[in-house]
Amino acid sequence: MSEASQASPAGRPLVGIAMGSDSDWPVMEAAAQALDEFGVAYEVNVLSAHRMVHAMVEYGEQAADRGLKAVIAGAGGAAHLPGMLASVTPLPVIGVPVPLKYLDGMDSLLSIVQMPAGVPVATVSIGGARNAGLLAVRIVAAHDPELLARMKEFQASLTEQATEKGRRLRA
Ligand code: RP5
Repeated sequence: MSEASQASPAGRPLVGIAMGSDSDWPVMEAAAQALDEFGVAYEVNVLSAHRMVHAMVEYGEQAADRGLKAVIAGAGGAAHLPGMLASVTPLPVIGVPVPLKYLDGMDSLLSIVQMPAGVPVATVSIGGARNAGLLAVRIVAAHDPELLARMKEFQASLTEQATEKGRRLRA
């Protein structure tokens, strides 16, 4: 993955996936996979809150005008990217705490989840990029009945899978 923006084949990006470093991608690609499963177009950018501060602020300020509906931001350690983006965009920001070598991602989680009142970040679990992708799908689906129907089908499939596991256990 390069630092250049990569639009998905599905068309104009509706979701922005941002991360502090390309080293976050092995965790963050699960968000992209979830968006792919639902055919929601996205872009991917490396935007370090500390090393690329001006580019990061510019991205956040322009995100809504460029047609994005939600931003997924992942970072590890002193993970300021999701909160900084949330401070400059009116869009919903979903924060993904990326676990690094030390502290098991608790540092990332606390850096992202403890936002001051007025600057919300919807924080998923440590390494929970798939749920971040699914949450972004739900945000887009709120104004897209066809996508909402597909989310309902997906939820029904989860119910079916869980029920089947119970059946197998009792068999
Ligand atoms: C954070 O520092 C990034 O989000 C990444 O999780 C971590 C390490 O970055 P690199 O040193 O691998 O570029 O800002």
